[in-house]
Amino acid sequence: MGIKDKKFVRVGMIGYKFMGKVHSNAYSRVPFFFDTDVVPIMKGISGRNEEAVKREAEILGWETYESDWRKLIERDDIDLIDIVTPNNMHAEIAIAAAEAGKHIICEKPLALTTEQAHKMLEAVNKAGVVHMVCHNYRFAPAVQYAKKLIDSGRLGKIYHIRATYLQDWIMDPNYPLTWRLQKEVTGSGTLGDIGSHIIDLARFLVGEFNEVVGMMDTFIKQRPLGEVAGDMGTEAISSQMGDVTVDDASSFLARFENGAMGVFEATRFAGGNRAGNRFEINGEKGSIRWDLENMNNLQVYFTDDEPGLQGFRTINCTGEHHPYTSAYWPAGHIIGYEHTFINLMVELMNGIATGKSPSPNFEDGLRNQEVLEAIEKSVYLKSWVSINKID
Ligand code: SOE
Repeated sequence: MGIKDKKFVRVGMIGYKFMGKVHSNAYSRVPFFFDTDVVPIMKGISGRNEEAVKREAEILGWETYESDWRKLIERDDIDLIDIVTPNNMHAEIAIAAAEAGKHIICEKPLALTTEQAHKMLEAVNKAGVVHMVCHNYRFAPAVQYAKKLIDSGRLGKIYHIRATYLQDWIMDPNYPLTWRLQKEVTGSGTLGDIGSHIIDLARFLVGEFNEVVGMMDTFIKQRPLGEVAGDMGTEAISSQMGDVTVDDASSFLARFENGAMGVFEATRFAGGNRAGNRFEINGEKGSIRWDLENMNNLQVYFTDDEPGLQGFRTINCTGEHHPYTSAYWPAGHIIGYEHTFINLMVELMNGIATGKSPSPNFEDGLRNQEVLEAIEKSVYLKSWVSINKID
């Protein structure tokens, strides 16, 4: 498509740290690699600290900046609001953006509670805007290919999913009490932050959750107070201590509506694991395995393989037969973490072109939140809890 036939969507991003950087890169790369009908323009960002937001606008490539997010939402030259703030800001910003008629993309988890997530979904539906929640791992080509295999029946009936998201970045007891460790700002700890990703992958690949039972713990109960420069920085600036009010580790079992069984673990105390986002799915005709730290590969096993050759084999999902990858490099020339966000933004641009919210959208965010809430309830009750679906 020629440039003169393209439509432009002017983006206003609220927040600019780790996720802000990843999203900025994605917007700038979409037109470089993909011929979408709608093209993002990096119009403006906002952040409370004027000096810092000005500097980041320059570094990340945004045209303008604001020190009040409301101003960004009010502006006529903004069509899409991107929310990359701490979780306690998501609902207020998303509802205000929807009321102002802006399309919205929001970082995960969508909200602090199902009640908030439900209000956000109502607001976007009422406004008729396009919405999306940022579960980026769905957009790894190998994960998309796994979805194709499952949907085409290649694995047959699904029996099991076992999935982990293992990290170790807060194992040092001197790591400060950042926002991700405070319930009122983040909602929950490992559960919402990284458990929500594996819940999303399970919903994407296996189907809807039916019931769950969980276990959670907080190993380090107090940490030094103080802000740190980066989102996941390690510098404590105070010797005073504060309470950690979220989980350091969560595990849960699940039963899916289609009868599949799930075993899940999300922790920030799995020493040596930096981003151990992995799953294995076993079906009646085969199995698949994926590991973020080797994200271009999908391991597959089929029961109808020649008996002497049976076993897992590794497929490098970078060729013309694999989703998204032909837009990048020739087969075998691997892509990385940041490309999952570029692929996600391509879907958002296509969604804005057609007026249809791509998945995962706010409805997926709400479904995810229902699972998170059921797990927390089951930990409290020490029993299985059915997912309470809100319509
Ligand atoms: C921190 O645990 C974090 O940055 C999460 O917030 C992201 O969602 C995850 O993808 C990587 O780790």
